[in-house]
This record gives sequence, C-alpha cells and structure tokens, in this order.
Amino acid sequence: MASHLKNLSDFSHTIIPDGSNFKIAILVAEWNAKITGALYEGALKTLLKHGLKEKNIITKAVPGSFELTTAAEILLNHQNNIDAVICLGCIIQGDTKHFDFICDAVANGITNVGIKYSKPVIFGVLTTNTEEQALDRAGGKHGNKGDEAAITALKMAFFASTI
Ligand code: DLZ
Repeated sequence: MASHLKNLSDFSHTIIPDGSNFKIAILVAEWNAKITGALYEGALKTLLKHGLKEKNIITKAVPGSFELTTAAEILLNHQNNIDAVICLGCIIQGDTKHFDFICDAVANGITNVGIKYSKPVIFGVLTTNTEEQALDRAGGKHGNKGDEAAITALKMAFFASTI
C-alpha cells in the first residue's frame, strides 16, 4: 500500500507487544538531520510508550544512510543481547545517481545484516523525491516513519522471542 494511503503512526487496529523486557538500538543517519531527528523522536517516544526502559535503548549516530548497514553489523557483532536494531535515515532524490546506489545498498545491506545475525534490523529509511514528501512522513500529514519502525521492531522482537 502506498504510504500516503496509510498513516505511519496509526496502529489502532493491531496488537502491539509490551517492550519492557527488550533491548533495542536506534541508529540515526545525520544526513537530512532535521528529518532524521524527527524520525528519532518518533521512534524513541513510541518505544518508551510501549514499555522500553530508557537504559535498554541504545542510540548511535552515523554520518549517512549508507553507513547504517555497517553500524548495525558492528553493533550486533559486539553485543549479542540486542533484540532489534532500528535504522533511521532519509534519502532524497538529487541530480545524480547517488540516490539509487544508496537506496539499493541500504535496503539490501539491512536485509543481509538481519539474516546474518538472525535479528530484526528495521528499515526506517525514507526514500523520497522531495524534502516535502519526507517531512510529510516525519511527523507530518502521513504520520512518522520513526513510529512505524519502532512498532515493527517491537513486533519482530516479540516474534523472535516466541521461537
Ligand atoms: C552522499 C549522500 C547523498 C548525495 N545523499 C544522501 C541522502 O539523501 N541521504 C543520506 O542519508 N545520505 C546521503 N549521502 C551520504 C551517504 O549516505 C554516505 O554517508 C556517503 O556517501 C559516505 O561518503
């Protein structure tokens, strides 16, 4: 479903697991910091609302979205008690092919790190044509992708805990 048809912060029709026993990391890209900062605020607020203890939320900044994959890999390689990693970034189409390379690399990279460590690594990355579209999805009229990423992390951490 296109994200403009769904509010990214509306989870009124799903069951959201309690997060009080989980440890979750949030990685935030510094490129497009106004937007990724808003994604981070949403993700943090959502995790706390659903029971995460502050001490069990790890926050780390990385330079750009491209670095999210490596950072998730380093984190999971060094700490085996993390239940999920949320990757937050914002890639906005520019004049060059950078957009396509970064989007592909991040999407594939995040998928591969999750599979490698058998841990949920969540794609909380906006890939938009314009800054306005990104703002609409970072607490604007379409909700906040950071909220959605946090809920996905909770659901997938819960899923893993039931196996
Ligand atoms: C270089 C670059 C460009 C052009 N655009 C973005 C973007 O829209 N969003 C983003 O998160 N990062 C961007 N970057 C930076 C890359 O992710 C990466 O940090 C650099 O290519 C590393 O040198």
